[in-house]
Amino acid sequence: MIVDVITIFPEMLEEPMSASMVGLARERGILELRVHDLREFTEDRHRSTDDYPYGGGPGMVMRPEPLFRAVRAVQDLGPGTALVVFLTPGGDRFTQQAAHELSAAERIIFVCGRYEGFDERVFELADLRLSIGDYVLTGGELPAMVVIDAVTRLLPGVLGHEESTADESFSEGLLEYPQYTRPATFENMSVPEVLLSGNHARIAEYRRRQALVRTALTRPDLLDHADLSDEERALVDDVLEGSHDRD
Ligand code: 9WO
Repeated sequence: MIVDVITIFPEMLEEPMSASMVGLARERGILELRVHDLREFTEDRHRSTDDYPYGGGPGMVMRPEPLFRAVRAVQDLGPGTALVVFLTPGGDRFTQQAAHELSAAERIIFVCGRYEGFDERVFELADLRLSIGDYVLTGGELPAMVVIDAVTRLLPGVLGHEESTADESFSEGLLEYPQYTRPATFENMSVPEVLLSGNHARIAEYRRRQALVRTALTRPDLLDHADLSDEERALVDDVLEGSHDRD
């Protein structure tokens, strides 16, 4: 996968996108990341990327010309055609499902905003507008990195245990079950006996049950789309009615 990022702060991506799994994916050639300074696409001597808003109002607005030049130039870099994604609080909510869909793309161009926002006309370039949550940040760079992280870990060969991405939070539409490792007892808190039993069927049942209870307690909205058996639906209903505790 080739990911291009257009930003006025390219330095923001250097360290985070070189560390850990994303860095490893780049070293392995699974991900190619190209970061572009929007100022390289300005033509005035001040290299300005923003201007005052028509109609007045606070702050500055991102000018359309540099953004159009940048997206077109980066698109022309190839190979192939990239999906153009703008990061904005007003975008579609980014979910694990969206991460899986984006992981199938050959190329993605992320456009990061600053100031008070984009000139509305630049959205003519957008295939997708994504929000990582209902809050306003100082820029689109952190959301872009969140999306790149979530997508990259789904690329074949990145995590090394493909099954782990299928078994984790949100992948089956549920929150993740509790995880434990050594020691078996720590400060008088012991690992559930079933996890030490070696009985894989019992362990799988325990984990599914825990995921259902956790989801019912914390994110019942996720259950609207979950594929539950009658018995699992009864368990969830008990939790939602408050007649079932966490364990
Ligand atoms: C700011 C804004 C505020 C209220 C409603 C819609 C809005 N859109 C934007 C916007 O696009 N702002 C630009 C990008 C410029 C200012 C910093 N930007 C930004 C993106 N702040 N927060 C985000 C963001 C992106 C994705 N998910 C959550 C927040």
